[in-house]
Amino acid sequence: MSEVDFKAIEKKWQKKWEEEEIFHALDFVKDKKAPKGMTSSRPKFYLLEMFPYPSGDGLHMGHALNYTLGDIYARFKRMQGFNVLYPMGYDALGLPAENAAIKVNIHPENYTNKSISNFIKQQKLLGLSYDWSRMINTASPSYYKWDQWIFLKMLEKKIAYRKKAPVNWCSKCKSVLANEQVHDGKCWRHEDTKVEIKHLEQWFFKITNYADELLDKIDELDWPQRTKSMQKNWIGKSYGTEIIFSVNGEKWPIFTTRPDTIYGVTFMVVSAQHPELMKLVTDKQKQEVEKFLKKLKSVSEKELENMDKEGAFTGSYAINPINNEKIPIYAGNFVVADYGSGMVMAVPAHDQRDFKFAEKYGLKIKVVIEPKEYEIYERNGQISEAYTGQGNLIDSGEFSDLENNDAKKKITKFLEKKKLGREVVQYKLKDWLISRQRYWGAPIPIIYCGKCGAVPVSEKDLPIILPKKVTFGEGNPLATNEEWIRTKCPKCKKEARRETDTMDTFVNSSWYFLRYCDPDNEKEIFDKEKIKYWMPIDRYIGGAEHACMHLIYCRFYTKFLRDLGLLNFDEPVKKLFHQGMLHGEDGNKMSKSRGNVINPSDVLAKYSADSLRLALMSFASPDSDANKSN
Ligand code: ANZ
Ligand code: ZN
Ligand code: ZN
Repeated sequence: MSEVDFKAIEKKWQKKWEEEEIFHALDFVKDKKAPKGMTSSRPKFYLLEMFPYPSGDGLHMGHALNYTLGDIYARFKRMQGFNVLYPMGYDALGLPAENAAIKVNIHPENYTNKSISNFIKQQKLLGLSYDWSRMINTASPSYYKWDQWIFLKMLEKKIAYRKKAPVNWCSKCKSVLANEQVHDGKCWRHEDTKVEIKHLEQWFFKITNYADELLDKIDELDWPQRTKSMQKNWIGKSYGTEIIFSVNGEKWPIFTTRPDTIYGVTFMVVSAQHPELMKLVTDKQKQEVEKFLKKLKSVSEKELENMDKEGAFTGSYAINPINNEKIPIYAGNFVVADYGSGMVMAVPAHDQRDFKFAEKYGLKIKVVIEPKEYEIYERNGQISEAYTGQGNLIDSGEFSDLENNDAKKKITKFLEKKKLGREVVQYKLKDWLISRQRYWGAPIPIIYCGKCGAVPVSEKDLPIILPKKVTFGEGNPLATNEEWIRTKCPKCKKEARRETDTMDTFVNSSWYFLRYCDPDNEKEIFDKEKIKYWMPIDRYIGGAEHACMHLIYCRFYTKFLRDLGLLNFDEPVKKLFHQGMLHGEDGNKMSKSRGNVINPSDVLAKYSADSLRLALMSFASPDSDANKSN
């Protein structure tokens, strides 16, 4: 029996596909090449994979799995008679290319271009049936021009705005650090340098304007349940009461979901990062508070949950508006500065965080809700943990004996009448900070003029192109090119300076799926008619790690562009699919650091594309994690 030369067969057909452009997607009536009657009668199907960040390492096995899944589905849909749009592109801007550039001394543009051509080569070897004529590279000015255009539109609609915000600052790098670059409170590159918090003017997108719609529409999405609930938590809508405590004659509103526990407040906790904390600290307590603040590390919100609850007495007191009790105020590490008002009324008997804190500092614990079915949680007159369930109020003045949910309403009403409280809705979702003091991103199209302030660049002057000549490693690279920075004010024509911050790389991926529908349009962001035909995405395939940021941001962009009148739908992705994670021979997740990686190009070279694809598809079902040795 003669051996079959798989590689020769693959090569022959891959070449033929390319020559005959059989995977080119035809834009219904607008496409002159469309065979008569064909495109209009075939229903469209938009199949998309999350586009990759083109790293220098090339394709990894997770990519190969993702794309093989997509490709099989694309071919299946074509055979079913659909007019399929199946494109590919590169999320090319961002920190990794810049870091690689600093490390190995290649310009990010060269690094990125090399990586992209390497990716394309490998993807073609895999035999993926993309419409390559629609390829997108977010680092090309013809793409990020439209990032800048959207920014200007957001500015016009007051969705983009500027305010002071805290950033991580390394005094040795003389630069802002991303959260991921802060390791254990120190700079990733300077282990001996503590990261400081600086307050700088930053650009934000007001995604919170869309909080309710982003939340309400989740239930209608045909998405994995887990991803939907992660988005709900990320948006985090809470119904509660704002209660005004008075501190040194000033009003301090606090947010609580448990106004029914107000008689159980035995101390207050203000966030250690609260901008006005020092106002509350008395001379006598200054040393102690400063000692506590010195020990603080910057941590993520997740770590915050599990951390030891620590703090220090500020020396100040708050007055509880319900009974005029004098309540000591502590600074604490478990209160978030930018949620609610950054101060909480602590009820240790009914909140476990407060309970831990009270235990540690010997603070009073006062039970005000009695469990309906009496549980033994009291020992020697002391409780061993917070009771967070339902029950009737005790020791709560005129509200005693009320059922606690009823008491929530009545206490809120009572405070409302006295103008000491009101019902409020709080979101965990924050406005999106998009300023990066980094080079490899789309420049923010703003010019600062001594007379006119922050002036938007005129649309006709877009794109603002990244200058190639900058110096890396000394703070913000764009700030090192004086020639580029100097410009004229669009309003008064006097000498002015360009914004040197660039946009978060997530802006690029927030709308790229729209650009695939009309990738070469130079006159406008896209042709509305083409979008109307192709969108929304019928099937989106990508990793579950994007459940929040990317998959929320692209929903936000869609709603914003809809409100501009450019889109006629509310949601970009009809159906979402997360592929499973690949594990190495050792059973661990495949990763370079574990040394258990199998490289797709090695398998391709040794066995052929079909062998690799077949192997990938036979490990396990596509959406469950799979072990390579199964
Ligand atoms: C008193 C109280 C008593 C509370 C009780 C809970 C239980 P969610 O659901 O997350 O909105 N809180 C308010 N602002 C905070 C901040 N900036 N950082 C950390 N915690 C904060 O939770 C709202 C509850 O979280 C609020 O209700 C407040 O504690 C706390 F038995 O107030 B509660
Ligand atoms: Zn540093
Ligand atoms: Zn001016």
